[in-house]
Amino acid sequence: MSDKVLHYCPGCTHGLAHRLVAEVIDELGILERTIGVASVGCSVFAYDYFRCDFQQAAHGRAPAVATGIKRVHPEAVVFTYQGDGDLAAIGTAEIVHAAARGEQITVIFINNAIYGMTGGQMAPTTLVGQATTTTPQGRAPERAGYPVRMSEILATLDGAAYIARMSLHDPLHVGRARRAIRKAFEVQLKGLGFSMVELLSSCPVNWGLKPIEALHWIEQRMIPSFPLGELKNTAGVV
Ligand SMILES: Cc1ncc(C[n+]2csc(CCOP(=O)(O)OP(=O)(O)O)c2C)c(N)n1
Ligand code: SF4
Repeated sequence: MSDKVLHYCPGCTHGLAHRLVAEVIDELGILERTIGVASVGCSVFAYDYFRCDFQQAAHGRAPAVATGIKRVHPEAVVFTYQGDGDLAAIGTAEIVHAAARGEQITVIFINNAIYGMTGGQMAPTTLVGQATTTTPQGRAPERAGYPVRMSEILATLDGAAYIARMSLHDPLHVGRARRAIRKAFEVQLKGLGFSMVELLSSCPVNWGLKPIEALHWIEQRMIPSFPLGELKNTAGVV
């Protein structure tokens, strides 16, 4: 990672997720051939922090941009870094079809159950009952539908080789998240298909919680709706 000070709010786990990805890139010795694709959202400035090449994609289009880069540069290691508003709302079609095509890319999917950058609107991942600026009384399924579990959806697709959901709420789970990120990159390095790691992350500012409370909220509220684990590992990477 670069020395630049992160712009994220105190207690936001975007920075932690960046660090894990950067450590895995270093560990695998692939920095010189890695190309990241940043989405729109709070992580829009991700390219300021990673020392590999980076491309910015319009909202939701990161998997399509990554597809093009990987096909032109098959020797490159290509990953996207996307929030839930980006991946599970505006870019739903792109992510589904990239996985269905079995694109040899790795996706880091930050699920913080809300649109962070634009003021805390309901996202597809917002929990039933969760208050957001567009659901001030709490998300009511009869009006706003139910949370979308992207990892479960993508795991049904034959092109998806590795799909895991991990959490960043405590050191034990951070370690597991790191291992999953490494596996996802290894799947790409071995040319085994599409890989994605979803990371349950905090947004203390838009949740209206202090940083420590936000970590407890991930554990107590998000994990029951978004169960952790490897949803698919056809690549057999251990
Ligand atoms: C096509 C398009 N629609 C909407 C927006 C406005 N917009 C920018 S960032 C953002 C929210 C992103 O939220 P999320 O992906 O959940 O990431 P977070 O900020 O929580 O990290 C939105 C709606 C946009 N820039 N482009
Ligand atoms: S608004 Fe939320 S997701 Fe965005 S930087 Fe702040 S805490 Fe993180």
